[in-house]
Amino acid sequence: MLPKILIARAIFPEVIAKLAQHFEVTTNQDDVLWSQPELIVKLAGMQGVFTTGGERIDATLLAACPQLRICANMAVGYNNFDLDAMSAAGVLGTNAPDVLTDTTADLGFALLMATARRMAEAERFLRAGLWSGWRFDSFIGAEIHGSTLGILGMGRIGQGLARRGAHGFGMKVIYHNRSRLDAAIEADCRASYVGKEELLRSADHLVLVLPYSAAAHHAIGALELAQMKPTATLVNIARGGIVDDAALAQALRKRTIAAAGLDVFEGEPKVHPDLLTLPNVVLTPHIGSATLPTRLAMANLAADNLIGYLVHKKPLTPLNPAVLSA
Ligand code: 8YV
Repeated sequence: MLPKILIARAIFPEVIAKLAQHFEVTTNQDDVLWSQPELIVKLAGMQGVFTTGGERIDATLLAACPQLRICANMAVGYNNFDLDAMSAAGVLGTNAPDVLTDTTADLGFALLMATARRMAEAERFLRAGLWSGWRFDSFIGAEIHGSTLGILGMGRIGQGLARRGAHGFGMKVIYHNRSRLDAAIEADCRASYVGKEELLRSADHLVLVLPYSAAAHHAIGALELAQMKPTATLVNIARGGIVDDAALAQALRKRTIAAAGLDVFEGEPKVHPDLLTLPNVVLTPHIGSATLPTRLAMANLAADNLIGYLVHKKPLTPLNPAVLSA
């Protein structure tokens, strides 16, 4: 009998077809957003689950699903997993790193540029029929080339942003990270390590790319925003909750920073209502990895992790590999 797996959200048919060669697959092609109790019911008898980042896998779910052996996330971030609880229950977690690095760095840079150059605001103005002609001072934005790019969280995506900024736009790149990078990587990214305060004080454009954890909750709040330049822009492509969105809305309204570009939100898909009313914020609906080749690669990697573990006992990108030897 084939092992049973659940794919928790709608996904590419070709990835379902690949999984169906190895498993009895239950799908959710209607893309119903199940609550955790509903997910638990769906997981009865399943050994694997294909998750997409929004499904909370914690002690409650694991206790209710004792036959579950692997949760494969189609996302590099895995803050939906309680990894300690999964390890304690002997359940493997896998994520989808690397395949989305450049695509997400591209979006981060696009958001930085749209924010600095007020592109969304200018487009809304034009579409509203308000454009009566060129003016010397309309939609004056911030310089990008030659400015200082600050990066908080210097993993693979942060390094991709640094390369784009330094090599493509002649930006001075500074970063802060839990640990300093090797000199060779710093040289390749043309990036200098600074303390968090200096990062906040010196960046013209600050991009957040750190993973979400309890310690990173509101890493950018009122105090941090107050340390930034009044001309600075802030971009969050990491996770909602890293920025205190209410404090950010206030800083944007009072113009203690100039503008923000947000791809992720606290409590998304809800967006803080104040952010929706402000002109100086560019809002995108969590599309960092949204290109066809990248989303396909992410889905295939999640599928290959399920096949790798349940069929060959060799997952590709395990998060808690101690489970393998237990
Ligand atoms: C995913 C992401 O599309 O990989 C991640 O961590 O943030 C995105 O690329 C998203 O998490 C899916 O929920």
